[in-house]
Amino acid sequence: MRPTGLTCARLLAGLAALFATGGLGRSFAAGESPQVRVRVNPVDGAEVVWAPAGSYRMGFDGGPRDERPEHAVRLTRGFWIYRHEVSNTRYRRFVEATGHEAPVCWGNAAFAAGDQPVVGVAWSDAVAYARWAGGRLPTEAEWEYAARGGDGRRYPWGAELPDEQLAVFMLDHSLATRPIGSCPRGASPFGALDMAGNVPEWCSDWYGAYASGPQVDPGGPETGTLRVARGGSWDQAPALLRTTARNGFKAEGKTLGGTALGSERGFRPVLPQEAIAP
Ligand SMILES: [Ca+2]
Repeated sequence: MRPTGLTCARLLAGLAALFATGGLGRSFAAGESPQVRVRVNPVDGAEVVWAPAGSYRMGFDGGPRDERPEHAVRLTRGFWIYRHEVSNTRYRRFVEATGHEAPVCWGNAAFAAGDQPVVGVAWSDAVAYARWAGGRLPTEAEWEYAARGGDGRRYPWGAELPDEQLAVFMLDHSLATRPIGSCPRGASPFGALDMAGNVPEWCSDWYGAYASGPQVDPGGPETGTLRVARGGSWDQAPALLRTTARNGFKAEGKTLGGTALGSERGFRPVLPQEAIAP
């Protein structure tokens, strides 16, 4: 991977923001979860966890410009979100069932194992999978809520900086992703894994500036040129794994081994409450 000037600038800005804020907020034990409800999506057999309707503050006033301003968000409907990033094994079932184009990563042995997250998928590929599975991509607001809960966590597990037990990121200079769910201690408050690191995850929103003022079930800008991907990746620094860190990518971009850090997107769908039998 070759860092671009832009990426380096973002990385430095993120690190500066991290240290400029001083206090890191309330401290949580790693993996602490108030309640975790796990079910299985009958369509593809994937585990899903429940994120209840709720309110939180989205964004980070001490972060880069695109994370500002912090604003109140209310999500009026709970949702099921995949516990893991979609794996190659699961994506293969989708390809076999629908005839959908195979992902780029299957041509690269370092990313093609069944339990690794699928990468090298365009935004439209992720949308197609989510629909096939009975759901959709999360909005950016849903994704951030599922990653940090309602109590303002800097990382899914709390305020503690990432280590190899908490997230798959650049610490060990990995040359590829790791199997999904490799870091159970890094679970989000609702039990989702790898919300920080491993692969960035497509969201449904266009990438753009946040609206100011309180929002109810926001879905992002009306239009744009880039789509949001969240969570940072296996080759990125801790600042880019923060729950509020944002990135925008060309929707159809899916070049594996490209020139930008974190350029390989994966995804995890969400399902409506009624998709899972009580
Ligand atoms: Ca991830």
